[in-house]
Amino acid sequence: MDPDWLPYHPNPSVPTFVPPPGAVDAHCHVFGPAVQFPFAPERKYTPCDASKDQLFALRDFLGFERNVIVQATCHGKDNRALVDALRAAGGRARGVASVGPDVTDADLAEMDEAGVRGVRFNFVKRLVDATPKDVFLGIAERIKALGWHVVVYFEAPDLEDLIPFLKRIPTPIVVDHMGRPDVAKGVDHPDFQRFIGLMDQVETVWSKVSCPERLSLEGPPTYGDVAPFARALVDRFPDRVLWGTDWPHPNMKSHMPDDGHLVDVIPNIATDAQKQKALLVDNPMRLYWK
Ligand code: 0GY
Repeated sequence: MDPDWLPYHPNPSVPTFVPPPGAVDAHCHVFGPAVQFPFAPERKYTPCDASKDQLFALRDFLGFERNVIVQATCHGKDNRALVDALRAAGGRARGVASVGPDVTDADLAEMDEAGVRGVRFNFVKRLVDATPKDVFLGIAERIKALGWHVVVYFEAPDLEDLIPFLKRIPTPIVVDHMGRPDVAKGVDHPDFQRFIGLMDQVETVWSKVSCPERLSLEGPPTYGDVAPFARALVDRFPDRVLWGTDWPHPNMKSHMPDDGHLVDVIPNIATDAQKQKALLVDNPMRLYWK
């Protein structure tokens, strides 16, 4: 692994918040193990191993029932570790893959059978080399036929340029980590209001209200400066929000979050039982287990 790599928390605390029955961790990854599933040559980072068994143990420990596993960029477009984890999960995991234009219909059908329900388009420059938008749109047309959707990862300053492209995507769109707002600027800043405006305008756009640990300036354990952003989305779009741990937290440099603390953020962003059930159960089930 990279010399400055921070491995995931070895013994997270038991969360105080008890997730409702059937809760879904809708954003997490598996890394390797590299001896079985080597990392991609074009990767921008080399992580520690973080296996499906460790992920499933964390799921149980935190009181969750299901996972949505998102292909991490360190595995490029080689989705074997993801598919292996989905097959081992006994129906309790769904996946989001990364594919190129050369993916075959047979590949897509195999991934669909294993539990993949979406593809991720990544615009974060430190993670991937750029892909032409027409290539992404071609992929989106193909996966639409399978009933899949598109997950997009970008940073707030890039949203304005991306909006025309996003409006051409013919499937539901899930935005990672609230479009990565700069929390120092506040909820009312035009960058975050632009994201809210997009969700207002385009009713097929969803948001993960995840990753306070990446966005926070205040830091653990409560990540209180991120909560107003997540709460704003949960309150306005209760049926189009998802939550995830982001375990094993790739590329964290400031600190490694305690996953129990991340779960304890939930009641501060979804402030009653109805919103918590929508966020953790009903919404992810509608999108991934329909
Ligand atoms: C995340 C965030 C990051 C990494 C990846 O696929 C990835 O490598 O998504 C990041 O470095 O911000 O959502 O896991």
